[in-house]
Amino acid sequence: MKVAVVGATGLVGTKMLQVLAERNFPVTELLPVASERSVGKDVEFKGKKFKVVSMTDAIAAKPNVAIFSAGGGTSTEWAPKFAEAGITVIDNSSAWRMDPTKKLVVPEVNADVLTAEDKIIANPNCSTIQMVVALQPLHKKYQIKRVVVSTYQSVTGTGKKAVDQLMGEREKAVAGNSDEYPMAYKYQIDLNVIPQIDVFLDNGYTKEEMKMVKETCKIMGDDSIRVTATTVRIPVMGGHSESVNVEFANDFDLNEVKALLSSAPGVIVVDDNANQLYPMPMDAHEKDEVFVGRLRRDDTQPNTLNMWIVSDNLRKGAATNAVQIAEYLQGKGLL
Ligand code: A2P
Ligand code: 11C
Repeated sequence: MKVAVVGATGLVGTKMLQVLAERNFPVTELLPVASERSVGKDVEFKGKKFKVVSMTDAIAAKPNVAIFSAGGGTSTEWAPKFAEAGITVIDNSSAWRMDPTKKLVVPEVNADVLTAEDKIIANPNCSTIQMVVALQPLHKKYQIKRVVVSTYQSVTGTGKKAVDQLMGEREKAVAGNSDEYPMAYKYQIDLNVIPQIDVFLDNGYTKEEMKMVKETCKIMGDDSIRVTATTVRIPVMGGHSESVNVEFANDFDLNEVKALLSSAPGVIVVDDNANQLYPMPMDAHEKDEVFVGRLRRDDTQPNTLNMWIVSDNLRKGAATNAVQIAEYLQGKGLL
């Protein structure tokens, strides 16, 4: 497979290259792509150096698949040009997710919607991906009515500038070092919690919150699932965490819930109160799975479960999910 990675010099793009190598995706030719200012620079893949090429040169090289993580504007402008050239695009931006003509895919949940005709395939938002991986097996069995989710999201979701802000603030606090560092957020993030991810919309929710609401229904193929979200940035690096309260139409048995989740694809249950074992971003870091724990019945109303879901947002939340889509397409001969 000839593979283009668009945004190959960025935080997610770099992770894409790492995941493609680790999972041994059959790359016969790699085309790293970035903005004009990076053309000619080297990026590493499987211990070898590859030169960054321009968008136009990448299209001319006709890769089988192009995995995009270069922002919504770049995807809006360039994904159709790749698609017109017959190249399948897997796009990590929010540009195409809610377009009714495009599929929004989490392979564990809805890979079967994909066909050879899908030339632009959308990769969901990180906080949505990890939630639906854990919800899908429970929805199939008990039918979800309503989800109340609060997130605790890693600064890596914002990008390198936010990581630099957190580290800069920490150095300043510890060593009194007052060197300049960038501000990705309006406020200090170290020793703080910011209850705003992305911009505010007219309804009082943020864009990130509404992504969780809308994308969940589209991926799970069920508009009757009601989702309400509060998304929060915390000074953490390894992954996103979520406190999720789920109301089902049907009653459940807690042991059966644990068994269903334990055998669900891509899920690892870490739920052992006696030994104080539960999922944490530090442990999820650099892993491809979604970790679920703190499973308990919500006794305040019928058929309701509380759970805690953690995953590495740059991996399952972005790069791994995109590569899994490519693996599915390649495995089914759809590329
Ligand atoms: P570059 O490094 O040349 O700016 P991040 O999300 O970590 O900021 O990374 C964004 C990625 O998207 C980078 O690889 C960046 O390349 C790339 N990029 C940004 N704008 C464009 C563009 N107009 N065309 C192609 N790639 C772009
Ligand atoms: C965050 N979820 O953690 C965001 C990053 O729609 O792909 C990913 C935004 C997106 O800030």
